[in-house]
Parts: sequence; C-alpha cells; structure tokens
Amino acid sequence: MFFERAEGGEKALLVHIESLNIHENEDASEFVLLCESAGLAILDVVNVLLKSPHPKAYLGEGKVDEIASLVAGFDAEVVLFNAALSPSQQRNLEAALHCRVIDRTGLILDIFAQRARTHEGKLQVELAQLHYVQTRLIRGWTHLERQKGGIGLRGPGETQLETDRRLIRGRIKSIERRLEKVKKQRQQGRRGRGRAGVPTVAVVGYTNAGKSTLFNQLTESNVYAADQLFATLDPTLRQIVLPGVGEVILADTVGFIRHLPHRLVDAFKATLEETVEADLLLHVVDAAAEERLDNIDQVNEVLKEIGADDKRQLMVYNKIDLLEGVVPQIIQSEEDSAASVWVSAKEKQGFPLLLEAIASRLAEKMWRGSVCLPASMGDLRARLYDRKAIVSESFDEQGQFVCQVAISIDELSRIERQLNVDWQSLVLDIEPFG
Ligand SMILES: Nc1nc2c(ncn2[C@@H]2O[C@H](COP(=O)(O)OP(=O)(O)OP(=O)(O)O)[C@@H](O)[C@H]2O)c(=O)[nH]1
Ligand SMILES: [Mg+2]
Repeated sequence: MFFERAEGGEKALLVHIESLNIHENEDASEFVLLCESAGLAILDVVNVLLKSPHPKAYLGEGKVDEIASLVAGFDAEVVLFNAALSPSQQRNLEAALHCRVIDRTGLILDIFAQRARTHEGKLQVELAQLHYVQTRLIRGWTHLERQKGGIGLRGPGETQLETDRRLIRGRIKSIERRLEKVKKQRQQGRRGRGRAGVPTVAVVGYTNAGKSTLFNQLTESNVYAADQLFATLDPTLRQIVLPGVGEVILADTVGFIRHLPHRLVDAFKATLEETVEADLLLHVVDAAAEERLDNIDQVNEVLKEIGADDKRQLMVYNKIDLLEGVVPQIIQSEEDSAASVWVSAKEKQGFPLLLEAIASRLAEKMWRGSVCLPASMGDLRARLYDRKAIVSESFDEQGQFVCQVAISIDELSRIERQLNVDWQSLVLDIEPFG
C-alpha cells in the first residue's frame, strides 16, 4: 500500500462538532471510542458548537486560531474532526494548524485498514481508500513533503500529480477486477450451501454490541473479540447444530455505525452479502448502552441500504450482566413467535433460551414430519440424505422407508419441482414444532 497510516500512539487532538439542532447532536463518547480504536493517544477533546460549516476551513477563523494554539501547546501530531471535510477544507486546516488533519471518513477507513484480515476485506478497504485519496491527492503529496522535515504545503508539479492520478486509476481498475473474481468464488461457495439447504443466520448489530463475543461463545470458535470498535471486518462463518433444526450456518458481521460514509456502504456491501442472503438475522443490541434505541434504528437504516430490511429479525439484547434485575428470558411477539431474547454473551447467560428461539424462528420456515417412501423413490431419498434432512428412518411391512424429515420449506419446494414429486401424497403425519 502506498499510503501512510496513523501509527499507534500518535498524539491526537479531537474536535467534536456539536450541532445547534439537538436531534442531530451526538455524544462525543463514540467519537472518542473510534479514535481509541484507531490506536491514537488522545490529548484532549475540543467541543465546537457550530451553526453551519464554513466553506474555507469548516470552522470560523477564530476557532481555527484557538485550535492552532492548542495544537502548539500540546505538541499534537494529528487533529481529528468528527465531521466529513472537503479536500480543500482539510488542506486549509492542515495549513493553519501546522499538523495533519483527518476527518471522520479517513478515521473509519483507517480502522477498517487495521482490522481487515481476509483477502477480500483488504481489497475492499484499499479500494475505498483509493477513491478517498483520489480527490485528496495534493494533500497526500504534502505528507511526503512533510516527512522531509518542512511544512511545505505546496502541491507537487503537474507532471507528478498526473503520474500519481494515473497510478491510482490503474490500481483501482486492478483491484476491481480482483474483487470481481473473489466475489464470484464466494458466490459459488454460498450457492453450494444454498444447495445443501442449510439455513444461514447472520449476526448483525451496532458496533461493540457484542456480536463477536456471542458468535464465539455460541460456536466456541476463536474469532477475534476485543474491546475495540470494528474488531471484525470480514464475515466469519461457522456451523452449529440446533436441536430439531440440524445444521445451521452462523455468520458474524462487521459492526454498523451511524453516518457510515456512503462510499463505505458500497465498498462493504459484498462483505455484508451473507446478511442479505440470511434466513434469519440475529440483531444484537448492547442493552446497557444509553443510545440503544437509536443504535437499533441506525442498524435498520444500514440494513435498508444493503437491501436486507425485509429479513426476519430476532432481537438479542446482550450484556444483561450489566443491568440490575434483568434475567435471561424470551419475549414472545403477538404472533407468538420469539421476538427477543435477553442474554449475556460474556457470562454465557441465556444461551439455551437463545438457541431455542433461533430454532423456533428457523422452524417457522421448516417442514417437519414423516413420509413414506416406496423403494421406487430412491432418488428422492438420496436427495433428502444429501440435504441432511432425514432425522431417522425405519422400514414398514411392505419394505418401504418411513423417514422423519426436517427440511426448509424453500428447499422442499425446490426438490418437489426438480424431481417432480407430489410431497403431500407421501406424508404420513406433520409434526408441530416444539
Ligand atoms: N459486560 C459484558 N460485556 C460484553 C458482553 N458481550 C460483549 N461484551 C464486551 O463488549 C465489547 C465488544 O464486544 P465484541 O464482541 O467485540 O463486539 P462486536 O459487536 O463484535 O463489535 P464490532 O465487531 O467491533 O462491531 C468487548 O469488550 C466484550 O468483552 C456481555 O454480555 N457483557
Ligand atoms: Mg465483532
């Protein structure tokens, strides 16, 4: 990669913008968490009340001067703005503050870059970075100038700029080609799972809600869970077995945040494709967070953006160990299906209830019962075995197979269509779930 990234422990001054509109206001604490996630050493947080951004340097001249003297006083290495800056605003601020300036998009990109682990995740982050840098090329160059010692803020010569632009365009093209290839491979993998009729459950939720912890504990796998935002970037898939349902694929996903820059939503859509294809979403909520209601809205917003707002959700209120007097429980909806479960992922509280709720929600889309298969229907029986849909089997006096079956309704209708069988004529009895 040919971009510099914030080194861990860089001395940072944070500028949090407060809007006059109380509804748009948000707590500086999430911004601080993000900066800590990026590994910055935070010197101070400056709160600025702003009616509307100034075109030149986002803030008014007086404020800029004030921050400049703080930068000098603290000897800050970088200033972070909790706002989206235009390339020229960023440039003007760097000139005025005599240090590097990073805006919210740059910060999030930096965190993504640190967290990306898989090939695809890394490619996606780099693509987003390239698009971001493309418009800020002059600024990128001034960093190199700065490394030589001076605060030379003049842009590079026209030729150098042209070369850089061409390099970036070429790199973007090549990454897009590679991503296309990776995506195809992944889709094939997913089609494979779809064919096997294994239901997929995607764990989604606001960043830091405890998705990876829950995922880990449930699968007893070893996904990286840490007290940092975006501890996960790539969906991680594991298989679990649920009583009455059979094999289920569980997918951990990247945390959602508010004001996710639109460019990033696009870039990470592919990463979230598991979510779009899932049979059920586990929407994990940090029940101890003050902004939990707003966080739920934000997650639903992003789900809408990636076209997954019609997915069925099971709400999982996590971290009940931090709440007084709350015990693990399932709350039923009016239609009598499990609507939410209260658990503690960390303390492994409420897991039997959670598994039960997942199974019952998946069972809404399952067919369960026994069928009688004459010897002539060997292909159907083989197909059911292939889908791991046969729970148990015995013979009757006529030498026919009597099979107990659990299979997703979608998969069943596919089989009926493809093998041209009349399922109803084979049914001995239908089992209610429970
Ligand atoms: N007290 C308490 N802390 C929890 C619980 N579950 C998770 N945590 C903590 O919350 C923090 C975030 O957990 P993660 O599992 O990384 O959260 P995440 O939703 O995967 O976060 P991102 O992947 O960054 O979006 C960690 O410090 C966890 O230890 C819980 O049930 N109780
Ligand atoms: Mg995670």
